[in-house]
Amino acid sequence: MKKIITFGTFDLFHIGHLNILRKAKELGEYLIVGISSDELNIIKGKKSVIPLDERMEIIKSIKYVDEVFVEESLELKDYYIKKYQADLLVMGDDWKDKFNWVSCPVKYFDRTPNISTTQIKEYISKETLI
Ligand code: C2G
Repeated sequence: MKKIITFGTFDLFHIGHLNILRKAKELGEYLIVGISSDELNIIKGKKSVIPLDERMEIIKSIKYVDEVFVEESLELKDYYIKKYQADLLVMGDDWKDKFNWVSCPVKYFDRTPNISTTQIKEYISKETLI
């Protein structure tokens, strides 16, 4: 069984998130998703709107996803890859070549254009000002 692993914050879930989960699952039989803890997001310079436990619940309910866990650190990628016996790491190309050091092959997919959590936040904040 080919196991795929991917990581993300998945805050304010949108079509870009769904596309990469679907594309990741197409490369194997079992998809594992590491979801960034709120503490890790602060380190990444992000503050998520949706709390971790709800982001976990949402991702776990996506039909392409077989298993979720909490990602505590960007540096622990190889530990998670070995722990979950992943055969392939999938990431969006905003992380291009950032994880080539891991012990399994890595596939970087083009991001879905014209959508991001930051964009949604900006849109909402602008809309509420009118
Ligand atoms: N993504 C995408 N297209 C978009 C937006 C996001 O393909 N329009 C992809 C990102 O490239 C990433 C995944 O969706 O692979 C999750 O995106 P984020 O929630 O922004 O994840 P990020 O905070 O970048 O966390 O260990 C790596 C980090 O946890 C990744």
